[in-house]
Amino acid sequence: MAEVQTRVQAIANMSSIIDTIPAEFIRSEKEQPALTTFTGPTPEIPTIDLSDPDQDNLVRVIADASREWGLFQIVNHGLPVEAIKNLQEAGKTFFELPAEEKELYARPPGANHLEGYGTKLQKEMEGKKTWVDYLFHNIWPPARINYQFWPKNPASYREANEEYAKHLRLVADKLFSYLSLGIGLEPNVLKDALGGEEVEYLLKINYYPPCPRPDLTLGVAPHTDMSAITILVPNEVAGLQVFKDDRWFDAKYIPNALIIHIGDQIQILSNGKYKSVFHRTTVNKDKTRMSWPVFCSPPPEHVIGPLPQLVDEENPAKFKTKKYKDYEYCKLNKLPQ
Ligand SMILES: O=C(O)CCC(=O)C(=O)O
Repeated sequence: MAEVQTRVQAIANMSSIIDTIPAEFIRSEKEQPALTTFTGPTPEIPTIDLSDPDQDNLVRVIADASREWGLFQIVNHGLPVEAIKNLQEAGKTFFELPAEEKELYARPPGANHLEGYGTKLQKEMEGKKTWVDYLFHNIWPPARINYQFWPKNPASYREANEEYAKHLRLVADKLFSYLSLGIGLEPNVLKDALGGEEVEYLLKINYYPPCPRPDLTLGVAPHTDMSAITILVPNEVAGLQVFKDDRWFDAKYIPNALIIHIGDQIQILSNGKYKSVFHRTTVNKDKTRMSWPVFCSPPPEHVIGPLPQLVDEENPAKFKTKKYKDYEYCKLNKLPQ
């Protein structure tokens, strides 16, 4: 079992008493949010109404946002507010349990998967730590679900997650088809290229406790997602930042909106027409931030490369073709692709 005091939640409790944070959480000046967040007039990160009856317009705005930002928020997406609330309530209740109870779900040391509580996902270049605890578990397809990593407390956890997953898949399917149409392909092409009904949905819950020095540290270090797309719902505490035109911009909180990240696999399939978004998170002095990203990814053995339809003499392949599990291995271990 992992040591309880290594969890950021425990470190945050101590830090609030002494009003400072351990040195390993202090980022270099090149990364400190207080020094690197753009404070001028912020360009609006696109917010897209998924119920727009003008499908051509919808395809165009989604494609533009995915080319220019690699990130957008969607409203009127069809995922019931109740399902979002129940997911959030269940996750929050879990993270507020005593440490020993959460540790029952700890990711086994040396596991060859990401699932479990408190996982540190990436090796950090500068050996810095990030101000966040996690819980990861698959939510779809059924054959990939390990209920051992789904909290039994609260009792509503399983039903809330199953209900959320059911609705979320419909949203993901819509997005895959609009993204396909947006680069001149038939609506089914991207989803089929990602493994069709085998596409995997991995939920992560991020728990960012209050931090006495939010100016110096980060919740999640800058990265792109290795997924195809990520569909994220945050709590009401803002903190997501997007890198564009050499600047870090704050994403605003829109109640009940879903935040869509274009991930590496869509960038690869589209041969760079869509951009995988570089992003990070900041933390808050007084409030706990939480977020629920779902990473929608191909199955491990599935081969992903630029779609042949998008490659010719004038547009040579910009990315290698490889199994998703090999891509994931290189990404997690910071090896060249
Ligand atoms: O919390 C967020 O808004 C983003 C989280 C994220 O980027 C991640 O968990 O990979």
